[in-house]
Amino acid sequence: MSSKNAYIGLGSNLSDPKAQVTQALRELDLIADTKLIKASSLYTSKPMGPSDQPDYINAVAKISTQLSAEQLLDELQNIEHIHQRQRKSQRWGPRTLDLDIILFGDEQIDSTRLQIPHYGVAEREFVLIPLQELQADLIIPGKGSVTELIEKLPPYRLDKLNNNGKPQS
Ligand code: ROI
Repeated sequence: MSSKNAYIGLGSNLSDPKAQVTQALRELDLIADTKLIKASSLYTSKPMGPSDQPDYINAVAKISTQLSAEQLLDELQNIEHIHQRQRKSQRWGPRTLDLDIILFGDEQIDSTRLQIPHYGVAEREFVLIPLQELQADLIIPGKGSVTELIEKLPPYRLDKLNNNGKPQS
């Protein structure tokens, strides 16, 4: 069976976000026919969307998988469910765990369930900066290189966490 590399964005801002993301990284490695290759550092980031919600913990994981993008999405939604993600009515509101497929091999997918590359990747520093940490020369199909996209971002509102879990300063 052929394997593809995929990049998964992880985000949480409820119920011990650092533990949610750390645990989810382990769970990615437990998905059938899927291996965690590398995880970025954890980052704290200011919320994109309504500002009356806690800061987020974000990371990006590089995985290798034999699943299709749809099968992988099913598995990610299952993990979100285990983390008791509640889908609230508020758009861009707080969440216990969000797992997004950012890239899936070099595939471009536009279906009812999936948009790959992820539609928001070019504007999201909390995705681009961890992606750059994992692979500096990455190209996002249809959007450009991660480095170029980062140069176009407004000033960052995120910090890398140290091993002690505190923002670096
Ligand atoms: N904002 C930040 N900083 N990090 C996220 O993961 C995140 N996820 C979201 C919205 C609500 C858009 N804002 C976010 O889904």
